[in-house]
Amino acid sequence: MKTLALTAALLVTASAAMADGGHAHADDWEIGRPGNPADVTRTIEVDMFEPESGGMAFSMSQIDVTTGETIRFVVTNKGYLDHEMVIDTMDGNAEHAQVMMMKPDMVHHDPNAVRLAPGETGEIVWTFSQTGNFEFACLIPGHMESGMHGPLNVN
Ligand SMILES: [Cu+2]
Repeated sequence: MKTLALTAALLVTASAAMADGGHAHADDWEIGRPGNPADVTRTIEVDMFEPESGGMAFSMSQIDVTTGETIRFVVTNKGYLDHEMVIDTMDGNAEHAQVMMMKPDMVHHDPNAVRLAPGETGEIVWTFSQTGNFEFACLIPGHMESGMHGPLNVN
């Protein structure tokens, strides 16, 4: 009896996850996949800037999302320098940052990143299909070290 109830609960959970498009696909990245704007469940606004106290920053120190959510990140560069927001695994960001040390002006059109000149606003739409501890960061050389990174937790 208990086993049956548990199975039923799992089935309900699985179909709920499928209904909102949150189930993992075979070709998903570790952090999920590019989201369909029609599936957006929540908008998160993020500013990037250079605080008067020094360094560089995102307007939030941490981002928490729930598995299955499709988030529209509306990112605005309120600073005086170019900035970008990249969401990935910590290893992925570290590798990417190394490549950018050699090619600081590298322009990428990765769906998990947006690079903005001062005053610009851009978007990342992303479906978080799998739980994990990830990271948002600006990978322009020197910027992560100046404070532009934080944990992105998918619970
Ligand atoms: Cu930056």
